[in-house]
Amino acid sequence: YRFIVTTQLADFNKQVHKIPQSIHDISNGDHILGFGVELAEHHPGFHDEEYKKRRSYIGNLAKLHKIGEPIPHVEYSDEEIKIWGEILGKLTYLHPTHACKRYLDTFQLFNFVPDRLPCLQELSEVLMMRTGWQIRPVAGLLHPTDFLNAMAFRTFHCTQYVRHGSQPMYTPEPDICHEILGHIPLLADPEFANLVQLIGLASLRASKQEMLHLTKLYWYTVEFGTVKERDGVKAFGAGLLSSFGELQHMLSGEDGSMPIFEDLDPFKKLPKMDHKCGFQKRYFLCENFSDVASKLTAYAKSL
Ligand code: TIH
Ligand code: FE2
Repeated sequence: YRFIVTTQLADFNKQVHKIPQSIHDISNGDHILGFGVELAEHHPGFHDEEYKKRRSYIGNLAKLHKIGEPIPHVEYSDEEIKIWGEILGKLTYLHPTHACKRYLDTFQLFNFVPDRLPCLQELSEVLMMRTGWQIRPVAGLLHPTDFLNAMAFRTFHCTQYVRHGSQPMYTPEPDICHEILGHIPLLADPEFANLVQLIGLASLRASKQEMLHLTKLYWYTVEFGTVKERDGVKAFGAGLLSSFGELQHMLSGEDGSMPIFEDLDPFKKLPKMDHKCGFQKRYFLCENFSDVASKLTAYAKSL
């Protein structure tokens, strides 16, 4: 898996990076990293041929999508809807004590129910009305340059396939449950939506090294950020909010390894990202969204 990602990155970096002028200059299908059709050995669907076929079918639909057209509709199976319902049920039990207030507020807007997996098109329309963001479907983990650049144009790439049913409480790659329950609610919050765009704007002209740093900043805020609230540490990162297992780990270290919390300083070297070894060992703790935004702005200005 490491080898595949490294060679794919090397190929991509050889090409001259042209600064995109609009979302039309960014491809959603040319640079998908890792977890290809064959998946990786530690992926829970690695031995499941049916699962891989289904995941590729849904991924290929995404590749056909053109900006401005409605997102292709996926008819989810009863089994996929059951996985969604189970995740939703478990998370709604944990969110009141583990999720930040702003997430709990925006979550209310969507009326998610266990027996219907929402379609990305209707969610994209809600975001467009609230904050001017749109969703674009994608076949898998997109190269960070394309992924971050698209955020400059208020576009969030979302996978459409459902995680493997054997491990619903944690998946090593994004899936539609992660996108919907992790990212979508907070993208309807104007202050948060602007903060995400900030990272995207900073990425447009970033050097290779700055791009890696911005990817880490994205990772430790939008994916795994935590915030201080009156009654303790709460999650705002989507990787936390969509994973029952990781949310529990964040507060109780129930798997036997208590995580570390650190203040976020965008000017300091950030730890390597780990897509592979399960839960994060370290989370960055922020005061509030405006604090994150001003820190990111200061860093972006220095580029
Ligand atoms: N681990 C998350 C989940 O189980 O929902 C998904 C991911 C977040 C970030 C990378 S993969
Ligand atoms: Fe994500």
